[in-house]
Amino acid sequence: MIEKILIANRGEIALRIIRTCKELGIKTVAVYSTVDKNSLHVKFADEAVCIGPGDSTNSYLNIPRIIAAAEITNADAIHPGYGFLSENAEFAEICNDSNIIFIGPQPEQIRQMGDKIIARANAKNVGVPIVPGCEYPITSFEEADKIADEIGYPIMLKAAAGGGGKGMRAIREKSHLELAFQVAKNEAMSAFGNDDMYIEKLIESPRHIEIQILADTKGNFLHIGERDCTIQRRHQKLLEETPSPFIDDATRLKMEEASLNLVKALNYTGAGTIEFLVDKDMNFYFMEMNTRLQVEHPITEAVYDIDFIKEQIRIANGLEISKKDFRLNGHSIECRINAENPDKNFMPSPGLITAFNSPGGYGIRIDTHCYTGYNIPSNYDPMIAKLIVHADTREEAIKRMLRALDEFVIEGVKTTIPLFQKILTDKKFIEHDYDTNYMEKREEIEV
Ligand code: MV4
Repeated sequence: MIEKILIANRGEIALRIIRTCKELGIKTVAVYSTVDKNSLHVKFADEAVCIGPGDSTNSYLNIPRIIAAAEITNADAIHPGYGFLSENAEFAEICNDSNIIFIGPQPEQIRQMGDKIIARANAKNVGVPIVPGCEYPITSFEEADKIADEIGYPIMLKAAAGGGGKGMRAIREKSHLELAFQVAKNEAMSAFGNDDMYIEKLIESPRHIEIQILADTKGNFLHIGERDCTIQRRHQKLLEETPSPFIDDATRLKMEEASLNLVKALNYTGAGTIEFLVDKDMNFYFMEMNTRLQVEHPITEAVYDIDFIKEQIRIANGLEISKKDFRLNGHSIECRINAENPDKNFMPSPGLITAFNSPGGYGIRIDTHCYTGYNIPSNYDPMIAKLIVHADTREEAIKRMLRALDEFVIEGVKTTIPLFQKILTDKKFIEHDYDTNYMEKREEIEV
């Protein structure tokens, strides 16, 4: 059984993992960069190893240093969290080769789903609806031109190694394709070292709705609800909620069944999320599969009463998922609070937090690594806290979130708290009359 886990991450997710490990009696090893030496995950872990300077390439993304930290502390397993190396198949392989349990799926499953063309083929093979498009890499503009004509404009040009919006372009006119194809191909090569491109029919005004999956090594495959992540800005999720206020039960069942079929065909193990595009007529299309725990997992934990870190450790220990049926109870919303200035085009606002007072009370959860006196470094992503509320209904959850945001005191840096107070009182949000262009449309109004 796993007795000591190294957390190959930082910030709130490192703290999140340490908390569950403590409750399970599992020792923890934190790794940290020099700029994170005063971070809470370092203070709360049983052991801590400095693995390098602030820049991630020489710390949180540095595989040899992380493996070395695991070896000198005799960690049995590594939890990658999300981001960083969490979907790096090579890292998972090196962990296995080093006789260190990687808490996540098998390397091959990470690799398969990391290539968006292979992921689409896997989805299509088991009958999961995919966006009409090509199912192999496009090698030349001439080929792209022919395929785009067959699919019909508007189209979406995507990088096979992309994801999360990177390496993607919407093209509405044939005359724009040649330049866009070359530029996107070059961007993909420099960003991912892989310039395989593919084309899909553009889905207008989609919603982003994802299905949570949990599978163990004993043949149990569960779907555990959906999350509506449609409120995003430049492909960064801002606010997530469950259940989705948009899809009906019939669509929900079909999305859950499609997701289970896919993970069963892959013989997937661990936590995973299948992301779908959903159009205004509630047609859903496979978009991507994430082979890791998501940032927004706490809203699912709230309504299904589940601890995903505990389940992931059970699965890594070769045990069954703790329950066979998790039942939905209520509604949950998460706001990702960033140290950014919404009045200055979301410019990052790192620096010293001079006052930090979290909201509390029934149905409130705060996942944060920040505290009064903490200095937010400029090296990493600006998320400083996740505020999660749980209530019986969506209306009550919105009220509770507004009350919590009102209580939340963070001084010394600018935050996106005011943005959420505007969104949660916006008629369009309350009536769930929005799509992934919601923030773009808001910013047009606010100019
Ligand atoms: C699309 C799309 C429309 N049509 N694919 C964005 C990131 C990546 N997950 C895929 N994304 C999209 N793919 C087709 N064929 C629109 C988006 C998209 C989007 C999707 C989900 C959430 C936010 C988004 C913001 C812009 C574009």
